[in-house]
Amino acid sequence: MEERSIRNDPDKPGRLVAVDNGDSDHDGMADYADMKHLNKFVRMELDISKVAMAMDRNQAKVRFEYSGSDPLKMGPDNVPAAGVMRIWTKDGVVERDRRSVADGGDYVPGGVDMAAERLFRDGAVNIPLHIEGISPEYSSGIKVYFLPRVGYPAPE
Ligand SMILES: [Ca+2]
Repeated sequence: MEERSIRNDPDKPGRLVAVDNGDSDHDGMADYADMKHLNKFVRMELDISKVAMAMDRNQAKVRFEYSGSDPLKMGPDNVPAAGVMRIWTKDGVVERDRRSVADGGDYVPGGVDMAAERLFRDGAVNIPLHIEGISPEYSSGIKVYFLPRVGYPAPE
């Protein structure tokens, strides 16, 4: 796929994410309002294996910074909330819970400190995430902050 070929090339603009505004399963609901349809999202991997040794699973926190469109805040007629994209723990073809992962759902919100255990369950250090395009605007991208434990790194 196109996104694979440009993944590690710093001269290329990153991945293109299609806006999820069709109705792939012809159920009369635009796919951005549909919590299960026939379109696959763009997959990304989040790998914390290099800091896993320093990780305290009771303390570790993760925060995403990106222009997220909260799926719980869609307006009348299913107008999506402001925001360029959504990050999910599940792909578009799988039934998703539109609540935040912090509340037991499948949506990864931007700007929220969350217990890393919400994402890295059962000892996982490498997880797939799925990006849904919502608005055809230019995005400044996705940043992920990971704190392995309180006070990391330890003073010398
Ligand atoms: Ca649909």
